[in-house]
Amino acid sequence: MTTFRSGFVSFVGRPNVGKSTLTNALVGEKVAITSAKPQTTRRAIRGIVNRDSGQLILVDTPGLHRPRTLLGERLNDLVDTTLAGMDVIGLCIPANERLGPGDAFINDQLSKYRRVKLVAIVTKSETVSRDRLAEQLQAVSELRDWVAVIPVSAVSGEQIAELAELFIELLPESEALYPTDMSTDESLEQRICELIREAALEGVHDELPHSLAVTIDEMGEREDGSLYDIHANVWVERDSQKGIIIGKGGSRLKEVGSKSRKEIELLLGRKVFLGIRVKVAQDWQKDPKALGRLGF
Ligand SMILES: Nc1nc2c(ncn2[C@@H]2O[C@H](COP(=O)(O)OP(=O)(O)OP(=O)(O)O)[C@@H](O)[C@H]2O)c(=O)[nH]1
Ligand SMILES: [Mg+2]
Repeated sequence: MTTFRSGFVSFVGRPNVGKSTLTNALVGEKVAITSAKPQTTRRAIRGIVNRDSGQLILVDTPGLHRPRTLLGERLNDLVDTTLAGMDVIGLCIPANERLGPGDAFINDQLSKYRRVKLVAIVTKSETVSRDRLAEQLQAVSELRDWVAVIPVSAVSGEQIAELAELFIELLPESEALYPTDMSTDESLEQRICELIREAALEGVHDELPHSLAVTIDEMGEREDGSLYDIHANVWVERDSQKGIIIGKGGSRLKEVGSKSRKEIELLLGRKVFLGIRVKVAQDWQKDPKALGRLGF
């Protein structure tokens, strides 16, 4: 009989290195939103990977960075509490950027988790030449004595299956910790909010990505059973940002609505009516009360 293993693996790294994209590639389903903007992920999102040999519970975390706001501080604290309970931590470092002080800082932090097995993952491997990849693997190997160093590409799928098997080998023998037909423990409401935030992130710049938050007032099946109704709010921090999100004659908001509605319909497997209102919560990233209301 083969042994079954189950446990927790967390991805850490600087913002934008591909942690959430890798989580989705391993799960085989979009459980975490991704974007080209740094600091897209704001919660520890659990994605569940089920294989014959075991069950991996992946904990995707917000990118680690020097906090500039109360939100930033809370995100770093959240990562810290998350990591202590892991079986394995995967430090993600992109193949296409030289190792920098940000990576070294996070690597140093990992030394305090003495019980946890540490793996280095070189992400976005398809973006560089073989030679450059070998150089990066060498540089990363020198950071510490890793259990393993592995290059992957979530975009081409290279080494994704191998990474899953590697993680499973590092887990304790255990029965599955979650039902084996589950792909995430995020609630439907959370996933819908995130899909709307992902659509809203596209095409906005500067500080606006960080100013966005999404909540839902009401959701449920319409009485005649024809549609699933969702009434959502997109929050910004200032009146001036409201105009940007809404766009000329409401054009941007319309795009955000139709793009996220398509994703939500895929998730729910049915037709959706999506109403979105844009509201201002003055400087919510710095306001403890507002952070609480927005779910942080
Ligand atoms: N070419 C390439 N791009 C990738 C790969 N993985 C992720 N990306 C891109 O990198 C960007 C960041 O990806 P995310 O998965 O959102 O990064 P993250 O580390 O979760 O970022 P935060 O949540 O902000 O910390 C997105 O534009 C992705 O499409 C990859 O394997 N190859
Ligand atoms: Mg992310």
